[in-house]
Amino acid sequence: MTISTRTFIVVLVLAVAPARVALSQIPYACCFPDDTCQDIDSATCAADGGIMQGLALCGGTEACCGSTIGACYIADRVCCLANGDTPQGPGTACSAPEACCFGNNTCQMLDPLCCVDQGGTPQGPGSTCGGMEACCDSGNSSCYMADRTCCLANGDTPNGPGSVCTATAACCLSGTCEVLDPLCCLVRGGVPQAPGTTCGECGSCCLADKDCLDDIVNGTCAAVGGSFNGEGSICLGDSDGDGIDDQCENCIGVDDAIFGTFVCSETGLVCETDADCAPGETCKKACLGKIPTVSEWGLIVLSLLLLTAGKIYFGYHRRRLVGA
Ligand SMILES: [Ca+2]
Ligand SMILES: [Ca+2]
Repeated sequence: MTISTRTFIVVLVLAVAPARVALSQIPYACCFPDDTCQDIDSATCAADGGIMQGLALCGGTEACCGSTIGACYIADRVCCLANGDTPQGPGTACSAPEACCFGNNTCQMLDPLCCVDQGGTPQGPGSTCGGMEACCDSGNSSCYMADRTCCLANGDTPNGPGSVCTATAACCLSGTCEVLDPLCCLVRGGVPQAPGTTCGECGSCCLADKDCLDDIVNGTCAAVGGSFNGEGSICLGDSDGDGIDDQCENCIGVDDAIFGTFVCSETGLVCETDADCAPGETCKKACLGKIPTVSEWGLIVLSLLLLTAGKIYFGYHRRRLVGA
């Protein structure tokens, strides 16, 4: 080491030493346990129970969001950062917690600033979380679980406390069929079919007891032993007042209890099921109302008698006139 080098080191040490003393005496940010800050020297800071924040100066009081608890508290900006939390900017203040919806449709009551800080969407002052329930998408009618408040915020339809999305099933919607969650089928004004039902033709179905049901898939109608009335068909009402819908009538205009029956398609013999008919035949509904009743037979016989009597009478008189 040369003399000139040693001299330089000595000079450097003599120059830095007073500077280090001076640094410890210059006021810098000191954070206290209550998250307040004072620009003071390190000795005073330590004596007052604070912690120096390096060469920073106090930043001013503002809202600070806790990175772990999502809560909002007031702190000096420097102290907020020292806690590992997120300062919200000059002039910000904490507000009452409100509903905060996240991308996964869960909800937490959070300060609105801290809600945004955590990637959520605050729902406005006074809003509250509603609890998880089934939510029907207004676009494609799919069902997803969401907090009630978040479901509504999405513009979708919540299905009530305790509701859950279930397996999809066929849904009859005014003659058309879509596979939907049963709850979302109802939201659309449709009629959900039994779980697992696949789509087919939607229409009215006459049950064995002749009750008429609207919006039934043909497969379901057949499965319960009903008679499907065709795609888009609807129950028509009971025009003859015999308690049977016009779609399910054997005899429109007269009482089915008296005139309705079933006959084999070929032989015309009365039957109850296809098994009662010959192979290849079906047991189809028929109406015996077209057969004249006893009183109608009486009228026919009387008419024939009158006609015969008239013919005899006029025939006799014509012969007399001819003979005269
Ligand atoms: Ca009727
Ligand atoms: Ca009838």
